[in-house]
Amino acid sequence: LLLENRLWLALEQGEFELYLQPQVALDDLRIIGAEALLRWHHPELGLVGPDRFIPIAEESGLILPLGDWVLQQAVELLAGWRARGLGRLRLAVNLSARQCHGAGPLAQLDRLLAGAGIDPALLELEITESAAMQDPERSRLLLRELRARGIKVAIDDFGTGYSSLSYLKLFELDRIKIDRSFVKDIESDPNDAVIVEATIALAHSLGLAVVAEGVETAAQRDFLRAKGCEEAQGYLFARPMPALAFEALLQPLAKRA
Ligand code: G
Ligand code: G
Ligand code: NA
Ligand code: MN
Repeated sequence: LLLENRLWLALEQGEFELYLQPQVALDDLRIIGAEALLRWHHPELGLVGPDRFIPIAEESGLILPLGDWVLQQAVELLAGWRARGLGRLRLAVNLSARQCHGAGPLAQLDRLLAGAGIDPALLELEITESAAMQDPERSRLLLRELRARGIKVAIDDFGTGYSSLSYLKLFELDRIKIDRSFVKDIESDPNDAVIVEATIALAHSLGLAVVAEGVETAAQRDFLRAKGCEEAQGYLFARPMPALAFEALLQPLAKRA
């Protein structure tokens, strides 16, 4: 309860920050965008990761105003990149289960996108299989509404749910994110290698793009590229970082362009 109360205060006092982890195209390793990952600057504990507070925020309902804040920050980042000519970068944002219930984030998104002058296709919402399956029909409608607005939709942690294939049938998607638990042992576990290869092929057959997460080694990168995976994210390329650091990575690109 203490942490819960502290979290509401944290939102009020501006202690949250969106870190950005670059996503790269595997053919030439250029940065094509980023995933936004929430961090909490706790006055005493220092930097606190989302695994510590997202579950509490979900439980308490704080996730709704916090999720709205995250979306607002994301749209502001995209608008800033556009204004500064940093290229057509995509920004992926995580949605939690609770945000997929009720009215969802549609009203907030409509409000934000109306004023921002950005291409909605540069905003991608990531929803995990488990979040989507808490209320499959509502999630299906939400994803449809998002895509009707031109917003991209990715299924996160693909392969870790109970019936991953049924999500592909149920939901209209743009991209799947191969979970890092499959990527981790690509080199040593022949089963994981086969699963990843088949997942990429399946996604492409369905007209979906693929991003692999948790790429930590050059061998994993090369395997994924050889199997036709177009994008990746992971410590090999970059860790999640403050927006300013991410933008600094882009500067050389902007100058060359
Ligand atoms: O940043 P880190 O790699 O520690 O993220 C851990 C988990 O927290 C990830 O699975 C991610 O989906 C989740 N997460 C990070 N940022 C957000 C956010 O803004 N909203 C929600 N709902 N989940 C987030
Ligand atoms: O939403 P999701 O759980 O997929 O969020 C990504 C999480 O994975 C974040 O906690 C992020 O910090 C973490 N992450 C990103 N890249 C890597 C990586 O290369 N290796 C590992 N172990 N974790 C990573
Ligand atoms: Na994610
Ligand atoms: Mn994931």
